[in-house]
Amino acid sequence: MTNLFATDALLASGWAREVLLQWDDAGRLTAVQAGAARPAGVEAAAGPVVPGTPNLHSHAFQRAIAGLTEYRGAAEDSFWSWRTLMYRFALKLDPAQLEAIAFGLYVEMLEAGYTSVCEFHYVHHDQDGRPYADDAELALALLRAARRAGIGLTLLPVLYQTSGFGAKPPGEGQRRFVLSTDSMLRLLECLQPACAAQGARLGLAPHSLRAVPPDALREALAGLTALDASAPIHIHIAEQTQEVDDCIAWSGQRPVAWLLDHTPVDGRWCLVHATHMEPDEYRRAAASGAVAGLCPSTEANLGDGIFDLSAWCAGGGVWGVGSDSHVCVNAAEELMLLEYSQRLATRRRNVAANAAQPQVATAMTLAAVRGGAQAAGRPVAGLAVGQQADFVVLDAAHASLAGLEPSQMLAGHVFASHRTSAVQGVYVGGNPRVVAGRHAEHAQAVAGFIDARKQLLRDGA
Ligand code: NGQ
Ligand code: ZN
Repeated sequence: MTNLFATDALLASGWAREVLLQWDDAGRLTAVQAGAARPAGVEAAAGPVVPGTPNLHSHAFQRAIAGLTEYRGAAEDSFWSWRTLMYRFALKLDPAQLEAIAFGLYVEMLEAGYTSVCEFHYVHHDQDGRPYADDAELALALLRAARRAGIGLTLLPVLYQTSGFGAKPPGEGQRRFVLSTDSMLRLLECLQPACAAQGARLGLAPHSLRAVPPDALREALAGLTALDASAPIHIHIAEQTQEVDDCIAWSGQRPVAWLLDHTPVDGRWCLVHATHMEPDEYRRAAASGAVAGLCPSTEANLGDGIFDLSAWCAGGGVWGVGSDSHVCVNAAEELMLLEYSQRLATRRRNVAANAAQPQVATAMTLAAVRGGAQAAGRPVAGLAVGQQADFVVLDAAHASLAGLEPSQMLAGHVFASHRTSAVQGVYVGGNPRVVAGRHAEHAQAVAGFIDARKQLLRDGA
């Protein structure tokens, strides 16, 4: 199939009627024609067609501990006590388990309306912290998982060198993550052809200012730019107040301010979380063109704090969403949680709507697709000629959607489908990956995931 007719479709300009979508063999849209007649033989979508959401932040392996850290361990559980448990688990993982977990996860993502994923990949070495015979062993497992699931991929190998500001040596629990800057640049060179072969984009993720000293950051960015001047760069930043305090103690500056003053931050960058910023940091970071990588369900789960979406958008900031630790794998639910965090903090409603788009679910979907595509560094910015044919057909028969206007259907999907899925079909590069709500390999993917988790738990994780 190389075309589809949508009675209603969400284009960058808003909802359109009678839209004929056509794409080429490479899966790129060649025509997006509103007000078209349906040509004979062209299939009609069973519900409104919306662009697929890029998932801009994922640590695939963490899917296997989602739900397993929800008990009180210390008197004061925190992000940091969660991290200790997560590290314990990360130390057990083998390549086959990582591939099975990632494959299961990517199938779940597709079924939940994500059509591509940015994988922030930092477990590089074996359980003892020794490099695998092939440095790319675990990265290649992720590439295979994405290819088998049929999800678009941006692979972001992570640079991780220190356990805290001021070049604190890495801890034992971080032994699988640590790479020298030279090893990282070699890894990128060796991954580039493998990524290109499956249409994946390769970028780089300095883990955080805590984990990468200034010299290494500078050298790694120079090396990446020499390899690919427009490659995406993602960094965790200002997620926890402890990190902000430590950064001030080290440099006299808050993390986002430090980054903006010491690094040429631009549209290649995705600032993951960026939860704790002062008004001036909101203004400057938004103006830099960087994407704010918001992960509402994980940020809530880990007790990070609340991003100020209004301040970001007032400065013209671009944003997208990620499922990060995968306590929630559902593009619509991330948007709902983001909007609800704003409502709770400001005691207002429809915070993410704007003058051009008063329908909040529509406005948020368009924003997350645009920002997600920018962060992914791939042509996945929605239903427009030249972009990939990555889209979702909503289930017009779902109880929350049936009989409504298309913008109301999307609102029903985002705010009122209460954890039942209103995703009917999902196309990636024009290929139907999800049909009638199911991926063709759903059963194998789930079974493989459960088996890998069972093995890991048996090993005492
Ligand atoms: C990560 N996750 O790299 O998986 C981090 C925790 C850290 C989130 N920040 C580790 N959500 O930040 O040191
Ligand atoms: Zn993360």
